[in-house]
Amino acid sequence: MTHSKFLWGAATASIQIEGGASARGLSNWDVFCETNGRVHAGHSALIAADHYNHLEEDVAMLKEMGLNAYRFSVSWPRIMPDGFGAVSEEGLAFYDRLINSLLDNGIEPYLTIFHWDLPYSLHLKGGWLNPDISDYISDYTKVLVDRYSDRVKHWITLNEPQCFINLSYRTGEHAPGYHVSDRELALAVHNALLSHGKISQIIKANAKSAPSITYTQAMPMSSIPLTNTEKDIEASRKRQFSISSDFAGTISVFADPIFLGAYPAEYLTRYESILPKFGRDDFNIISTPIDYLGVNIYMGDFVTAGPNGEPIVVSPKPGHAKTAYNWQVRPECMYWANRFCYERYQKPIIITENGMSGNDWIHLDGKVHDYDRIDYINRYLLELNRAMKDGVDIRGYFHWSLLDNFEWAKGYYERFGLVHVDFENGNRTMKDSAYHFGTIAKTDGKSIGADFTI
Ligand code: GBH
Repeated sequence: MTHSKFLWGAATASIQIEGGASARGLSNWDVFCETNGRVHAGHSALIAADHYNHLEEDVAMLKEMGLNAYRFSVSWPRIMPDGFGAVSEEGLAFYDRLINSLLDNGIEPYLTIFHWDLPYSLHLKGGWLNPDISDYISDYTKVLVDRYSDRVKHWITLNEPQCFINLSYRTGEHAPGYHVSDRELALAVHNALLSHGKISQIIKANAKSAPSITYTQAMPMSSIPLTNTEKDIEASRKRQFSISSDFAGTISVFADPIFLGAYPAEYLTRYESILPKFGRDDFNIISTPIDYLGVNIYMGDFVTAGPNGEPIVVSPKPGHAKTAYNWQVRPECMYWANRFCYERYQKPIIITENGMSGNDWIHLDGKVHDYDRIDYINRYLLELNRAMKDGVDIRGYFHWSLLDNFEWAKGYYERFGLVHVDFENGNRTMKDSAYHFGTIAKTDGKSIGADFTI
């Protein structure tokens, strides 16, 4: 299924916004939150933005902004409280309500199957280290497709395996907070890729009408040429897809098998001695044809060519612009990361996330004047539009995020929303940026001097 119009959306993920924890099973993140010192100030995701009890209000705000798409994820422990076996009708009914309400308001649902909240019972079985995970996630996906594919056409398989593998099993910043060996990490990478492939096949075989399938990845080592010279561009391209010692935090290890049918040669030779045994059909499954590359992009590094053309990262100038999270404001990454990915993978791209955390609060006049976010959106979208004009096939942009939410290990310390949430009482206040972004969406970018007509 293709789009006739550029997608203007906002994105969220289940455990970051839902709450409603008593109506779902335990997740790996619930237990991580209970672990001393892991999540900022011991925050939990039990209530979060209480979307469970504000669903209609949240959809009404999407509508008010004039957005035509909404990306959300399904909570696996809400559908299958034990991770496998019994299915919760209450859980299924919750997403029926959401999907129906979106469709009633003319908003296209983009459903992410896995955005990091793993059933705790499956964590106990080894989580992503267990090769059976690709069968567990297949069973779960089949339940979703059987129930929702009469209404949901657009499926996103996995969100950022770089994070739920690398940050979860190597650096330990994310649940379950492990530091495994490279051998186990490579196994987890392969299990995630097989999961993507198997669930893509499940969607294709069972969807009630022609589905679109997107794989969404993070953009680690996103590289921006310091100058417009061919050698800086080449050095940036090289770094963007290179394999660092931190191989699970790269683009190519995850995206090459899906879109090119094989691991990068550099990975196979460098890690030969520790790689898992691949099944005969693994790469056929992993490279099952899908429709879009989903790009989550926030920042990038300036890169120049060294004497032998090797990439050298140039540190930021004193006083460089940064968000509340201290992430650098680097709109040019929107141009270069997409251009490089399109060159290499030749797949239409959907920006499945981009946004910033701000020091946002409700001002005396009752409004949230988040001018930084407005400027950020303008700058990143202008760069995105520049990539489109240079021939990169971009189909849509989802802002991260609709709501202030549970920002993983940072708890509620960071505010990424277009909408301010008071976590004491669940009150919502649309920020100035929400109205601004809505105007951009309604005018296909003309309000900021761009043109996103496709
Ligand atoms: C996204 O993560 C998440 O999808 C979303 O849930 C989250 O709330 C949002 O962004 C804001 O943080 O690949 O191992 O080298 C994106 C943020 C991008 C931060 C990749 C870490 C490098 C880690 N991440 N980045 S790695």
